[in-house]
Amino acid sequence: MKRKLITSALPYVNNIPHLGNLIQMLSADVFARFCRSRGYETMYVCGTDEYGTATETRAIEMKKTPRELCDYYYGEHTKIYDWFHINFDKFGRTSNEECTEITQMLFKDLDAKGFIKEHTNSQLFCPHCNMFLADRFVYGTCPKCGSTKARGDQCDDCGSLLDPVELKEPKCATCGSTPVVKETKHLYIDLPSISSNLDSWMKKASIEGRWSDNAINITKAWIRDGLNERAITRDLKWGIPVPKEGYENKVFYVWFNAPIGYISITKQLADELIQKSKPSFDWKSWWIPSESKEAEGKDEVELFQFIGKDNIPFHTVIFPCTLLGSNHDWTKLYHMSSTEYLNYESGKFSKSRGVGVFGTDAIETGIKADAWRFYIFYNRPEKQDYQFTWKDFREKYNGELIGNLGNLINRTLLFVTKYYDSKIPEAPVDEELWSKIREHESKITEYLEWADLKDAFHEIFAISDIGNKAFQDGEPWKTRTENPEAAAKLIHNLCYMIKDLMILAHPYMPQFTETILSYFGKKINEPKYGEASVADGLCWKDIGCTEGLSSVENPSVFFTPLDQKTADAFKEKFSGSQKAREEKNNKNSKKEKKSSEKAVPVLAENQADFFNKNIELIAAKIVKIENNPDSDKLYVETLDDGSGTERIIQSGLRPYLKSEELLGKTIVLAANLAPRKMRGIESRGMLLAADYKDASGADKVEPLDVSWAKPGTKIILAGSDVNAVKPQEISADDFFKVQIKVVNKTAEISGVKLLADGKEITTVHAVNSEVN
Ligand code: B3M
Ligand code: ZN
Repeated sequence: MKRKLITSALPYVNNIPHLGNLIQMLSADVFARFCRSRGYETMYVCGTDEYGTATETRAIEMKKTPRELCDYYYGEHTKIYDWFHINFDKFGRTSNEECTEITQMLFKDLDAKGFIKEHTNSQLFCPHCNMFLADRFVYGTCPKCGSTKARGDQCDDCGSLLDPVELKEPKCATCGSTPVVKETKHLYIDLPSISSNLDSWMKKASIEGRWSDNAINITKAWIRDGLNERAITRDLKWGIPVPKEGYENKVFYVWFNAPIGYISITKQLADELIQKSKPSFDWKSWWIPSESKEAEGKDEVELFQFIGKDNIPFHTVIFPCTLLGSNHDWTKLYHMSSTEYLNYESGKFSKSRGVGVFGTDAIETGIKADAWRFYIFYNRPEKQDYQFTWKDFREKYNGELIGNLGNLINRTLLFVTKYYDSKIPEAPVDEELWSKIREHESKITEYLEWADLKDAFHEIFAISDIGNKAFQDGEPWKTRTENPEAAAKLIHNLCYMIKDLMILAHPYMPQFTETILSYFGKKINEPKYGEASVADGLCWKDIGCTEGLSSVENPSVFFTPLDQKTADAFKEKFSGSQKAREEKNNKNSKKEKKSSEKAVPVLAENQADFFNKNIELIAAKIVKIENNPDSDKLYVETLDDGSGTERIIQSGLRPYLKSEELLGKTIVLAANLAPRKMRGIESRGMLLAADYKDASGADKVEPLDVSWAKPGTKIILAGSDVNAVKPQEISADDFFKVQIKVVNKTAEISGVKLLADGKEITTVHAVNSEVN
């Protein structure tokens, strides 16, 4: 059993990652989770890539030190990856002492072996700042087109690539002085001398490790075109010091130390564990096993790297050369998983222009993390670019995730609770069904061994498809009475199939699958490096097992469908650049402030704001009403909410109102409240009603009535936007943060009236009261 060392490209720290950036981290996460479940000794490291010009310029722009900027963004990145449930063994950073130590060590090795060259060239020097200016720290007039906004390395107006000394009237970007041309020295890595080793290593490694085609092609092209020496020093302050005389004012080029980050982050984890006096490990056992006692007798390490295609040469040429040129036997790339691009709607995701769905946006939608994970893996851009569109998102999410997998789970588990008293019926194994399932299951394992994530994922849905067909053809709703043995056999086997599906899909959708397994009273065992196993937890070896399940407790629906309107609204909301969006938001909130400042007290403003951002109220008509048989308070109401599909809610109104008093009424529904199980039945939302006391002092309840409004009509606060996009789902806690009241027989929030179709909502009995 080989040990698996897993990395995903280190994201630049000076911005928020978008879905395209997230693919690599998510991909490595799926692979790492699979490896842990399979029982391989696994180490998944990633972290922020913090040095370089971009960070330094961004920090100047934001009037922060680079350190402060990095600390801030490191926190933002961490929050996003936590939300997506990316289970790194360590998410570290490159701006720490471990990275400095190992980078300098590798540099000294290369230098000692004669692979570092020194060249003198002419460069711009700012006498005022007393430093040589890195390319991006100079601007001036473009010698080709005359634009006055050319940067040292490029003119954005005409697109020419420039050498800073060619600029006319150059200026120092920091202080505005005119720099002078001066000679300076830089260090170069001698790739041509190392490359004979590279060639033979690459030929073997790319075949044995089954690199992605794009990686093989790009690497071959680099080698074929002949390698050049590459500069590894820069004139910056924010970077790793170069341990060589005469280089006191220079640092290493960010791409020289970035891949070394993989190694140093492993060491960062090792150092932290020592400090916590937890069982620690020797980082060298992963990266230079031949020099580690701990690695004696252990299996070989296979390095799996997940990156985007634009980073290929750094991982297949330059970094391997750094390692090959040093005098240690480093663990080198085994399998390269380099994805193509994910594009957005009609264009490209763009960090610099801020176009697309960013990590923070994804969180804001209220769409669950596992729904995003589903979409990304279902469409992972492996062989060609893929285009994210909201239309496609909705189709795949509603159709495949909910319509296929979700449907199989719901109908089967509900059948068990409804007709078998929540006990999984005893029955023989259906060999015919299982031979089909096992065929797909072994394919999934084979695919995943090579990180073929998309193919493996599609096989999971193929199994679920088989399950749905079996349910359909088996007609258990009929056979339950006509041929109970057949019904029991079908349901029994489907339960075990679902258990398998949840183990198989767990690396992809960890929260969803854990939740479903919890209905069977089961957990997953997938411990991180050095952590204890989960007792009785399920893992890969439990796939195919047809024993050990007994009952199903309180199953409920995990993913709620995304409707067309909401998808359209998200498309609109996330169009344009992030900057433009920010400006739009600022404008809106300024407008709101102005109108509310006059009428409404301070706390009120927050409440109204919170309501506008979060809570979705709509008109809905009660078309059917029944008693919940397990309760003496609850009605089960079927609603027409305008969506075309019926919606079930429950409300505790039986002590107050007769069913005929409610039937046919159009009420106000809190529509995006998270579904909740009450006495065995799921309630998707809540109707709003005012409390009051009658003449005798008895407690009474009056539902808000909006008989004039068509089902689906949005109920909003006076003066706010009827098209505002709300999260798909909010918690009850969030819902109750806002106090809805009846004041003088009119419903309002903090002095602002609620309107349905422009009309105020008034009560007959309740005069001044709370609405719940
Ligand atoms: N930070 C580039 C990028 O985020 C770079 C990757 C480093 S991997 C060692 O696309
Ligand atoms: Zn200057």
